[in-house]
Amino acid sequence: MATPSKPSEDMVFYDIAMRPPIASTCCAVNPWKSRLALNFKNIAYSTTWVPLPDIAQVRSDLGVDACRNFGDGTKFYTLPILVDRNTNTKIGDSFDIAVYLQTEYPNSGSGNLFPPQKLDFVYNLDDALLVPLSERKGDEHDEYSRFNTNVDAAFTAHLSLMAYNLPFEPATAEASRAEFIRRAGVKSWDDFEVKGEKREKIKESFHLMLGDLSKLFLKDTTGPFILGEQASYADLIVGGWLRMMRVTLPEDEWEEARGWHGGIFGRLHDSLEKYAEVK
Ligand SMILES: N[C@@H](CCC(=O)N[C@@H](CS)C(=O)NCC(=O)O)C(=O)O
Repeated sequence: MATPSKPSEDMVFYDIAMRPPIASTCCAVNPWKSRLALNFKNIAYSTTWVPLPDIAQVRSDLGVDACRNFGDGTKFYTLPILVDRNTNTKIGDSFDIAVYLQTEYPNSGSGNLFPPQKLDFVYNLDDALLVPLSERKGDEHDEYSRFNTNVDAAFTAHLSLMAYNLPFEPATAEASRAEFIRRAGVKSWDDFEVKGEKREKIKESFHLMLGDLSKLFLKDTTGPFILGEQASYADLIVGGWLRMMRVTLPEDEWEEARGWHGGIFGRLHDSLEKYAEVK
């Protein structure tokens, strides 16, 4: 059976609205992974920007069930969602979106999102996470899926360096902050600000974690990606987090982190710029 190499109708991609100008403030990690994957595949799509408090409604209206739960078992409605009108498909998880794009459009854009490779990066997920990460069932692209989980855990454990500066959309900023305050069980938004010695400690741990992750990128030094010159979805997973860092870390800390470990992550971020257009 012939597989289409490129979709003919534009797809619709749902991401979280942030403060204008959106192209320089959008920073939701999982939507970023999908944007990078869509652009990698050279797919034509338009973005629908959803204010954070409206995600549950939009997701329900589309008939896409939640893929995450809060710690108490209630549904956690998230983005991204991708609607592909070419195949009448709706997908509500970034990893599933990448797998779908690869399966449905194998020859499109820059090629294979999932070239075989060993992705041996392990992060011990402690119970400090506010909201449990998604769990994947099934073993398709297992190595990448495990890597995604470990990378998400590793960065999420350091999210306190970034959360305070989230550039919320002005119209819904108060409601969005209130929701984060409720989830964290804190009293005010100021409780999210991490300063002084506590911040330095977390930065140190972040630096160490990134040092561990950087080893993967040192196996092949011919390029900025894990496989050298060939980008894969593993690079896009890390790239999604680098976008979040760029927007939400204080500028001097982002510059500092770009330079850590021989500048590996600064180089990776910049090399993924060709897939980072916000459409
Ligand atoms: N497993 C899902 C997780 C998606 C997810 O956690 N999305 C976050 C943004 S990165 C979200 O929509 N958060 C909404 C909220 O915090 O209310 C995926 O990979 O797509």
